[in-house]
Amino acid sequence: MNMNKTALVCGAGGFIGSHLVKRLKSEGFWVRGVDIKEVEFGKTEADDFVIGDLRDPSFCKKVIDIPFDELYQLAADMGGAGFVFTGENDADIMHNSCLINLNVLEASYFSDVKNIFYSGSACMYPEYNQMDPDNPKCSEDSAYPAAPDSEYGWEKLFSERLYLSFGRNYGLNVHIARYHNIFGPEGTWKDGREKAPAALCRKVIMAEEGGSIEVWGDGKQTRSFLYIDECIEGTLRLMRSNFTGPVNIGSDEMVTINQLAEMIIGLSGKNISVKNIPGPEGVRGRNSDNLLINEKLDWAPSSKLIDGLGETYSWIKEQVDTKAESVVLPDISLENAKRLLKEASNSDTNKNFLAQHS
Ligand code: GKE
Repeated sequence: MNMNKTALVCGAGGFIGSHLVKRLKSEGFWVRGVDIKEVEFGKTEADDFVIGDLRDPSFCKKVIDIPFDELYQLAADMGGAGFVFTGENDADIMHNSCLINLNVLEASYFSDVKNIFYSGSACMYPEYNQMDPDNPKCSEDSAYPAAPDSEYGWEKLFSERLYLSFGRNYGLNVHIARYHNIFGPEGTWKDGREKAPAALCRKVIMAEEGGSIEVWGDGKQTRSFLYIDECIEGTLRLMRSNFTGPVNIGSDEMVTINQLAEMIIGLSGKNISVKNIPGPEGVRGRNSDNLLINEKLDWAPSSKLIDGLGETYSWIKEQVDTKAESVVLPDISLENAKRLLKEASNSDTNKNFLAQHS
């Protein structure tokens, strides 16, 4: 047991963060979680859960106030293809996630945090290596010349370089992963930020027997999906190794999106057809290259996609059957902040405050 060890999980209200908190608690850590929202599904197991905005440097310094043994930085403005590839959220994605990473690093430096984990993404790989759906190239050394296909990917690339710089110049002990599409129970499944496994489970569950589901693109685009338990395992192994990375944490079981849909339809036992329709698609092909993780950590994910899909399908079915409402995510866009500020400046409380303090 690690009763004396402390961990901070930034983004502890999110999907990966809440699973990570559970795992750290099971190992005996004292855990502080921080997020702009409560845990979406269920309750946090963190000893201390602080709600606040990591884009605010003073808040960041308040929650990173001791030399944590392990700090996991998972907080980001993120989502699936429907959120990151439409172009509509680009400014918020870059602005919000950059600020969080800048603040977390500075506060970690001042508090002498011992080990920092940064969750990067496979979205930083160049588009030109991911044009052929049967042969995408995502080895860690293929990152340059940089050409991610989304602003989300550019931010992830910038931030991993930021972490590397703090490691080089200020001696921070950083560990950087490039996650490949993590899925599983308690992940977002219907708020517009959901990724393909959850979205397709939901569509299949809600489809009538003999009906069809809509799948974006021609369905021939490829991906690999990593089950949450293996993501957590890889994250802890990297954090506790002497390897900085960046390293892929992903599955190398590549499937087409229509194959993914067929697997989920198979789990349902329903007779459903697939209707491919235009939608945000992202790269044509992506698969995790696991040579480096095998070499450096002597481990790589090995679970079968179908097993994780089974767990995820059952959990989403339970949500649909019980008509569970997912928590409404706070609107953290700059546009909303501007509106709130305008409202506040016109309010009586605000006028009184200004009158008293002028
Ligand atoms: N989300 C979603 N919903 N995707 C669908 C749907 C649907 O109903 N139907 C088909 N797709 C297709 C998308 O068009 C895309 O080509 C593919 O499934 C995978 O979409 P995704 O799971 O939303 O996300 P991506 O793999 O394209 O990108 C994600 O990559 C991760 C890293 O590998 C990103 O959104 C990031 O969340 C993440 O960093």
